Amino acid sequence: MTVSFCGLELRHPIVNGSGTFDAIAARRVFGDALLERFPFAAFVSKTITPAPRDGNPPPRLYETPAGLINSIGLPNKGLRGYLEQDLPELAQLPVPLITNVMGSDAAELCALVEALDDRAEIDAIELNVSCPNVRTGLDIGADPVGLGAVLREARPRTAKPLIVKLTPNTADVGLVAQAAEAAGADALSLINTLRAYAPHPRRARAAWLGNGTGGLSGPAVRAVALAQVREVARRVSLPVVGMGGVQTGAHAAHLLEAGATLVAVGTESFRDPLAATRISRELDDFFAKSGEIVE
Ligand code: RRO
Repeated sequence: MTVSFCGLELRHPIVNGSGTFDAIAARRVFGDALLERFPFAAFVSKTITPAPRDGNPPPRLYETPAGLINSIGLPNKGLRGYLEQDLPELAQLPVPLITNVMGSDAAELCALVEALDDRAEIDAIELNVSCPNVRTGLDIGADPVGLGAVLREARPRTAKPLIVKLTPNTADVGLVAQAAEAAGADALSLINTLRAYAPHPRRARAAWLGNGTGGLSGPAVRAVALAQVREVARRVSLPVVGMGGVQTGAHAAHLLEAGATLVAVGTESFRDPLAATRISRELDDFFAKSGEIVE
């Protein structure tokens, strides 16, 4: 089941959600076996920022009955650390590389995009305008006018495909998607996590997460993702990377039926690093049996 996406030919439609699979650590653990059986058809890096960041204070994770709240806060080596240390390793992966970036204003975002444009190892750039966990970040993912203005500045800085990762934390995701399309995005990805709060299990009136709030992912958000992907696919003609709570081939098929071209697996990879391999096999089976009732 090969797929064309932004000029890339992918072996199947399953990729990773940014920040949910550490390919460099996995290579250290599994060695070259990881390259021979790489679970994703393209690899999306963790978000990088211009300068290194330590991330949010702990605790950073909270498990809910049907999901995971994270407040990681973008720890990363910064642009220079990424280019010098991570990119040579990520370039060895047997699939196209999508680098995810976030800036705190348009100038930072433009500088990141320009720096990545020079690097042949990178096949596409994903702009994270939707992280729920950093207050100083470019918080324009919910503002169609602001997002359009920033994208118009960033677009001419690269010839590589630009994917814009949208937030679900907005009243009208279709409007934001249309603004991104009009400003020159090549593709859209959604959903990022839903803003969420975890009370401290023992202390009154206290938050569990070090940063107060976080972002919810996992099965709890799957129905939200389906509704938002359907809406965005209806409102724009760009390819969409759909994600949110995918655990099985049937879940991936439902996002494709909603209009996605690719499907990203995120939280499920924390339970099983090879979940994406199983999901793409199940997806083939799902379509092989389509028309039948699958129990
Ligand atoms: O690092 C994070 O806390 C984080 C990011 Br950048 C994001 O885009 N979405 C998320 O749930 N967490």
